[in-house]
Amino acid sequence: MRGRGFHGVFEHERREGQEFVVDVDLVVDLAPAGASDDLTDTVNYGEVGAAVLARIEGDPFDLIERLADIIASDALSHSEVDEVTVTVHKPQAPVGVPFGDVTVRVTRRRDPVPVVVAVGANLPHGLARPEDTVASALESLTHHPAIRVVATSAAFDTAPVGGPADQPDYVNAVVLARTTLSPTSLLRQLHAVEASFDRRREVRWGARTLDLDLVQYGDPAGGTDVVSDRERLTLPHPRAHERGFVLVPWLDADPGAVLRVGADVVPVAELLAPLDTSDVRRRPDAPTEEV
Ligand code: PH2
Ligand code: MG
Ligand code: MG
Repeated sequence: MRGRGFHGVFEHERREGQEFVVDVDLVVDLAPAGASDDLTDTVNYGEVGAAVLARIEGDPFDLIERLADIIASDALSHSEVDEVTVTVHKPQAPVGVPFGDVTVRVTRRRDPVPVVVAVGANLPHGLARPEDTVASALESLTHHPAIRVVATSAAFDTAPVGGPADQPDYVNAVVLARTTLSPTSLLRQLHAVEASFDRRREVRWGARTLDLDLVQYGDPAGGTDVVSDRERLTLPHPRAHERGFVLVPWLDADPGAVLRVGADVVPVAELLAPLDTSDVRRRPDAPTEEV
């Protein structure tokens, strides 16, 4: 992107302006848009371009370092972007000697973001019982290099909610983690873990070997949570606020938990108060099996 801006330390730069050229490299998983042919599954380059031009032409900064930094953080606000590299060129900079170009380049990933993941299972996977699968799924998340697990709830036995009436009880748990992944990439990683437990997507709300749901991305108390109503990525999870099998384990992992419900940020303890949670029962700590 190319535009006229007024950035610079010198008074004449602020007065006259000069040309700035900005390169933006985004790291984005293109597979979803490659499969769907849907613009909402990727980053619209027109939107990125307009935002960059607005920064070039907008409020002046002393330093191109600052311009590059702010363009990078704008880019990271797209939920698909995992990493961004911004190069700002200032080809008419007042260097005082003959030169070809002046540039700064910054690469940024997001700072680790708090996330809440709900885990559920109610079918055996090979010899693994649902409670084993839940434990192994927690373990796989722990081992992901871009995910740090901060807390895990106890496991709970819960009656199935919705879906076919004849399915077995679930084992549910909730994981609190921090991640540098974008919401889209985190979701993809969660689906990959489900797939590694042979999760099939057949009946809606039907029995499954493993379900990993992204409940919340970011911190609603600080207003930094991501809200999205896209079909592939609905945040916060649209039904979490009314589901005992999510809220009870979540409160167990984090007594101070809060969830965004529309415009409000509500303590999970408050959401739970009116719910009947008699069919959400904490599992006794796993006994070691006799050999
Ligand atoms: N998940 C569902 C539908 N119903 N019921 C319980 N008890 N636990 C679940 O994890 C669950 C459910 C859809 O994901
Ligand atoms: Mg679910
Ligand atoms: Mg799911």
